[in-house]
Amino acid sequence: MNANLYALFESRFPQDLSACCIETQEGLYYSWSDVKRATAKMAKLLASLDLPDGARIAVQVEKSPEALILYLATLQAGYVYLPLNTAYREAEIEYFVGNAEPSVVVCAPGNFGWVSKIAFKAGTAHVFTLGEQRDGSLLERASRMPDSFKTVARKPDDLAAILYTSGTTGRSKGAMLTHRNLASNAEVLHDYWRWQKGDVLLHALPLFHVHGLFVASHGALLNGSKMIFLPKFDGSEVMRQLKRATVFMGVPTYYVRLLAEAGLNAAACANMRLFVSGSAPLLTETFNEFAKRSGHTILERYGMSETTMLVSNPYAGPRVGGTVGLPLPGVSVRVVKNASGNPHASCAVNEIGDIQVKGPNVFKGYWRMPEKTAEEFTDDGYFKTGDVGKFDDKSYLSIVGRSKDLIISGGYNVYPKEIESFIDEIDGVVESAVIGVPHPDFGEAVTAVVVTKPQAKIAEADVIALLKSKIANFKVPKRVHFLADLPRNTMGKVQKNVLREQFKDD
Ligand code: MCA
Ligand code: AMP
Repeated sequence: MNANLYALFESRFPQDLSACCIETQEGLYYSWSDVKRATAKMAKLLASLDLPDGARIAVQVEKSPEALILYLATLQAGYVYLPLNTAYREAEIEYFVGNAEPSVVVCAPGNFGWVSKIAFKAGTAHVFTLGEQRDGSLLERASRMPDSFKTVARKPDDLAAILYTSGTTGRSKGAMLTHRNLASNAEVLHDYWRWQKGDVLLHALPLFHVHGLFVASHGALLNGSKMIFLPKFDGSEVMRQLKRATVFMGVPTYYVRLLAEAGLNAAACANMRLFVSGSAPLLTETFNEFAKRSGHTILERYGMSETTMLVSNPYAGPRVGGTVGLPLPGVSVRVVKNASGNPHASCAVNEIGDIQVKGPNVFKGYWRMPEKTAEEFTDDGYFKTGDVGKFDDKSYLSIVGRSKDLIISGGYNVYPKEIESFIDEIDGVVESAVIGVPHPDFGEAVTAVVVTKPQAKIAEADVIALLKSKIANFKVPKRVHFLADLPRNTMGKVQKNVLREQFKDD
């Protein structure tokens, strides 16, 4: 049997292919037949390029139905999809393209100049453009292709996608996800969240991360459900569309922003069946307030790029605020003592330890980093998530912290080490420490603490402006503080907890 994920999706397309698959904010209507034919045309174009087996197709484009179709076409043609955040700047793209060595790069028309320079330098053979308004060279070329294509056979362990997740050392690692990883998780979530006939997904997430690309889209694709595609999250637009949707997924910031909408009440959410939150901790006060206002209990779940979804609050059983729920069927989750000599010793109920996982959804390894991959797995095959948590007496998991130095801001991950290395390069800077502090909108905000040389005249605005020219905007510290020295423990390690406490209200 063909394990290609696209074949699974296609087997679940509705019988009536003239039904709506994607509707855009401007009211454009893509039937299942439109999506199928456009996917085939793009797959045919990719196949005509004579790419090597396992070729990576790197994509940095704004959200549009065509961007999703490009993902589906990459699957159908049997290649490996590599989505990139549209906020990434030259230095970031240069690293990803250099590391992944994609055969094809697709970028926004306005970025063709600098992206193609990077891509051709890295040996990429083809650079196409794809705009938000059905424009760009990719569609021009695809339009001339036939509109049927035989899905390429793939084995369960073949790669379907690579998702870069920033590394603790500052170097991003490409998580290699297979057709089996994605298909198993999509099917489990489809059943667990009880996708049903008539469901309509209001899709407001970006398409370059696990949450929007896999968790949300896969659910709708497997269910043959219509997606209302918003180009980005916009509270008032979501409110306007809620009456026409039944399922919504978002990061906690989306829920914080929806609570700021005066119209959020039970009547506005009367058509809704399910609100899902993930990617970052959902504050209990947001969970409670949302229930009070909307009449809906948000279903919180937990996952990673390396594993897709791991744990979820139940659909029918109690959804408990402050927890991420129960391990998904087929996924084995354990909390182990981090300080003990035996790394597999499980913690008792309510005892805090390291979260480790195993299952068909767990990735194949980091792209071209076998040592790093080996380090992140235990000798009995569990993946070390880097998250710290505890199980309660009803087996609900709570995440209480992270052993990895990671900040999650508005659902985007920021690794302090990467930002510190850019700040440390600034003339006159001695050293820096980047921390996350509580933020009412983004959950956590990136803050930098910088030590400068005595004569150096560097202001907060200089550091921010310089970083904005080099790295994705969401990684740029919202505040920069200056200290004469960074606090250190007796081992010489910077005490970030002290800094977090000192600057939590600034
Ligand atoms: C935008 N800005 C941010 C963020 N987003 N700053 C910090 N954190 C952010 N997340 C900054 C911009 O740089 C800009 O700064 C200013 O805010 C306004 O930008 P704009 O684009 O207008 O912001 P926005 O449209 O309001 O975006 C905020 C957002 C967006 C809607 C919360 O960040 C978002 O959609 N986040 C979702 C991320 C996501 O999909 N995560 C899933 C990862 P300036 O004004 O200075 O230029 S998947 C995952 O984690 C796992 C596996 C899982 O479990 O799902
Ligand atoms: P990513 O690098 O995008 O794969 O982010 C994965 C990380 O996001 C996890 O290791 C967790 O630290 C965090 N995460 C995802 N979902 C949740 C959640 N519901 N609650 C707390 N943290 C979460």
